[in-house]
Amino acid sequence: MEINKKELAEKVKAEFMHAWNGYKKYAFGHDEFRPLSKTPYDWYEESLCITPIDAFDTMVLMGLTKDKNEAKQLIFEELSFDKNIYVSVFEITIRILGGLISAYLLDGNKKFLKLSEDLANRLLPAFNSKTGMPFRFVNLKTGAVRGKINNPAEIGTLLVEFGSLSKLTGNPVYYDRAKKALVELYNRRSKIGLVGTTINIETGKWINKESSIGNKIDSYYEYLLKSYLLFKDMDCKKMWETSIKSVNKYLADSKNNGYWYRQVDMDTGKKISTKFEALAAVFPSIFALSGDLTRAKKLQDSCFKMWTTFDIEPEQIDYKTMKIKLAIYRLRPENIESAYYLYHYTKDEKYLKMGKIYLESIIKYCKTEEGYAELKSVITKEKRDRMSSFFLAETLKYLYLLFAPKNTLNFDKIIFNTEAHPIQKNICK
Ligand code: DMJ
Repeated sequence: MEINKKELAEKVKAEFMHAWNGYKKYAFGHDEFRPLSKTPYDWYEESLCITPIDAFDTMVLMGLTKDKNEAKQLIFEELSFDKNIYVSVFEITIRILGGLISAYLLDGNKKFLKLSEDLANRLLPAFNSKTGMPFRFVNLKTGAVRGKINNPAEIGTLLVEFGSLSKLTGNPVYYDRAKKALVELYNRRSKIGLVGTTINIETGKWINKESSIGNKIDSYYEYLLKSYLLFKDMDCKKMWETSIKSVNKYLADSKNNGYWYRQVDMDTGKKISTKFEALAAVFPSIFALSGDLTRAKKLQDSCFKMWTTFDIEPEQIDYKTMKIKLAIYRLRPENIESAYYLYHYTKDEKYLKMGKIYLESIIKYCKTEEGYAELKSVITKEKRDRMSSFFLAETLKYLYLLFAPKNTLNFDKIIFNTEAHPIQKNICK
């Protein structure tokens, strides 16, 4: 397979423009663009401009100055957080707070920082629980909260954004609240060092004790490592090292057909199932970032198999039988993200080839007349009327960076938040 990096980078950029133009034409100012019905979609009663904020730094990195400026104007003119809506603390943090902070760092306009501060102040009441772990939803206007049953990913994927805001504003409250939440969660790990899937943040009691590296848990581990690397926070280093040791001991599963991670009971380590999720494909990138390249490479080979067995990646498989458990493809980035990290660390052309295969299948099966659509099923390839903002924030960004010239972004000087928003390490001197 021939790899022409320059051509591929240009191709990704053109596909980004295809998706962004669809958004601009049919959904400008709204949260998302629905690519089949060609209609706008808002997550809540009012728009929070999720797609333009999430996509902003991708446009900066791709050098799309005109579109970047249009998005910026829209954000400054339209965006207000003074809205009587209950929002997801996790989603709004990783997409909007992370997006605004990275926009500020790349663009320099202080209005981005002001918006970040305003948003974070409105999210802070979420941490007013008995344990300090956040409620799932908070009302941006009133500070009222909802959702005491939360999960490790939504509790533990806040410190990169909140911590960065503390570094940028000099106000420690953001760092302190998000870190307390992380520590409180970590402190409730089981005797064998694992966390479960859901927990009551008022009582601190686990509700569902299934442990995995997938849905509802994945980015908790990611942020233990990234918070250590970004802030040089030694508590996070210790929490990361202790946690990942248990994960590798109890969840890793070497089979004839590859290296996988299973589901176990958090107290006993007893096997529950052999499901592997598209979300767990972020782990090769996490292992690579932590210095464990051997494990990263092995797991990425399995993730590649998960994608190529079905021509495009299903949401869940049973790796024991290699049968699909959940057939949707949500335009997710994780498998691509890991190929990008592995290429960065190894310079092995194999990862460029992987990226090319991923790109070609996304174009082949998900491209629509004026955007990109999720798949209802990777078997029938029937499309679904949704183009999540992370397709522009992450999937296309990682594809672009995989092929783009080296000077597009200095990888070693940044940490990507879980939504692919790069945060410069030097804000944390
Ligand atoms: C994104 O919002 C983030 O990457 C998150 O950590 C997981 N889900 C989506 C992408 O799949």
